[in-house]
Amino acid sequence: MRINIDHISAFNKEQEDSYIDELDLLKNRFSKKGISIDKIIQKVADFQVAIPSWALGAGGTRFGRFSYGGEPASLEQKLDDIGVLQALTKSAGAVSLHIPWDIPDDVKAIKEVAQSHGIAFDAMNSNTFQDQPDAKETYKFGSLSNTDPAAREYAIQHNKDVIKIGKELGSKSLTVWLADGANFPGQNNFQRALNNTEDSLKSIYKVMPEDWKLFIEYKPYEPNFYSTVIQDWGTSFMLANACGERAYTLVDLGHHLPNTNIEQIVATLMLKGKLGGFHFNDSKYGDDDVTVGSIKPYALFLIFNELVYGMKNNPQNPGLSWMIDASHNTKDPLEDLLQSLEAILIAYIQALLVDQKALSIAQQEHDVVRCQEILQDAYRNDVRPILKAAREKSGAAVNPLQAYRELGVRKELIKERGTKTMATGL
Ligand code: AOS
Ligand code: ZN
Ligand code: ZN
Repeated sequence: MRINIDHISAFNKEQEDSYIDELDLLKNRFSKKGISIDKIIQKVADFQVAIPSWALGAGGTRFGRFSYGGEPASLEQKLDDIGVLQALTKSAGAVSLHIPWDIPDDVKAIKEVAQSHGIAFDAMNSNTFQDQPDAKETYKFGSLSNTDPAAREYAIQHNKDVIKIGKELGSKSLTVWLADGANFPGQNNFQRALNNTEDSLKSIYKVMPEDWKLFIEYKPYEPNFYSTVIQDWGTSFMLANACGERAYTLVDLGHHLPNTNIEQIVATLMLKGKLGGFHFNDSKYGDDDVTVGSIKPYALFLIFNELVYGMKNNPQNPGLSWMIDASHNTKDPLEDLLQSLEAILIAYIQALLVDQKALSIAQQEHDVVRCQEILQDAYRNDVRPILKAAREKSGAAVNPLQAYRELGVRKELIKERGTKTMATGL
């Protein structure tokens, strides 16, 4: 299933959408504050979010997995699915691969498929949380932190292999997420585990090409329930500093204990030039990986507010690697990813609408009420007309989800690939 520009323009033409009138209202209202909606439209049109290869099939839970039908069975098909998202939104122009789930048989052919869809290779993800069938060492008691040097070496070598594959594909970064930790008190010597992890990360960092970045992801719990070696941003930040300049912290929204002030973490990391990557999702309880913005949209806006501030004021922080880290059990994964992209861009636009000048003055004057009003004045807008304008500008469908349904994409995929399908990976 390939969506081309004719599909999109035919769809857009049929849309008797009155968004232009609504857009004009927003333009008028915000020009009075010196905020240019046209500039925002351009920023939104440029914003690209990577899609992880493992989010394209039904992920399920340990209690079951329900196929969607038409799921991708190969890396090529995964790229085709992202191609659909990219054609519909023009904001999903990258893929984040996972090794060993996505080892390409033919690098050249895979690069061609990606290129034909306008998809770049974002961060590579290593996997030291599952033992592979032919594994010589086990990760049962840790990978980069393991007390057994052979297991550590095995995990380090895996990361080096991932870098090698990524280099061939044209990726420029490696994301390390470790499941390492302990299920019971006393199981691990915390200091030894942290030291081993630092040493292992340094050996990986050392072989990384000069133009690559290392992203270190943190997570408080799961799969281990008592302790996790890289449990929080502080630990990740410390490890990134120990590795060197091109090592950064990666924030996954689901990897925080309830009510953590994630926007403050974002601000701190950007001030220190150490925020490298971002995994979007939403959650109610833990690492639920549900649709972005479906549970705490205001928190997402506040996070974006810090991201926007950081992108403007922190030249010490590099451009970020954005990714959606979601999993799907009951929805069509592609529809959910479209909803997530929508939520990300909406929060981004709302944050771009914050009157930063007025906010700074109100902060200086300790006018607490006004500070809050300024944020809410940006948040409490229906910004979808701006998003639609950005989409029209970049050649995307003004309403991607509706276009997806009207074009019968899932039906077509089921026809091509069958009903009883299982995507490789998580
Ligand atoms: C795990 O909880 C993390 O969110 C990882 O970023 C990711 O989901 C995993 O590496 C997938 O392979
Ligand atoms: Zn993640
Ligand atoms: Zn996660």
